[in-house]
Amino acid sequence: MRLCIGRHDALVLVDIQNDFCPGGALPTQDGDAVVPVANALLACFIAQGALIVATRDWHPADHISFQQRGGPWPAHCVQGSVGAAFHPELQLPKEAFVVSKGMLADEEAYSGFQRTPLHLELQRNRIHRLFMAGLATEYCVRQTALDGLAFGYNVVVVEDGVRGVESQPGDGNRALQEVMEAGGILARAAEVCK
Ligand code: VGL
Ligand code: ZN
Repeated sequence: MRLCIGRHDALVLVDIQNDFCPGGALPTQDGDAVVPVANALLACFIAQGALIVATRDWHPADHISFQQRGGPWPAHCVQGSVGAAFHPELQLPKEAFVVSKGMLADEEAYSGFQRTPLHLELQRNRIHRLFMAGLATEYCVRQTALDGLAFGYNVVVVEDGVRGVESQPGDGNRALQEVMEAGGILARAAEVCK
């Protein structure tokens, strides 16, 4: 497969935030391993003039997904907290388009498209294809990829650049299968950035 990155492509880095990394409130398995992969992708996508997008989970302190409100998750990614910050080693350029999601207290939002300007920004930039990496494979990466496909984008998930929560072992891989069944493709970072 030949993947030539250009200005109709976007790199979408999903939720590479402290709370989803080891030591955070809702860690993925080995989540900080995505950081060097994301940095390599950033370097090559920036060099090719692609759009850079970074989503972040950005919850109010009383978000419905939190256990204190009967939800499934410990409190995580509370707006302005250290846990909600991007991983300190992630080399996001200042031009990156940052998409905050999950900001309504009473609504769960795993997708970077849900109540955000992401689709509009991609359209404004004539983007046709999305390359995704980040956290967590079976929640926000999965839903952002499925929504991207539903909006008509080509979606490539960088499989070595994602990690899952893996509450049930295999959840991450099952989510990747689902994305492929919906029309997404998988690639390794080394194939994308040569
Ligand atoms: C996520 C669980 C809860 C994610 C966000 O970014 O994948 N997972 N909130
Ligand atoms: Zn969340």
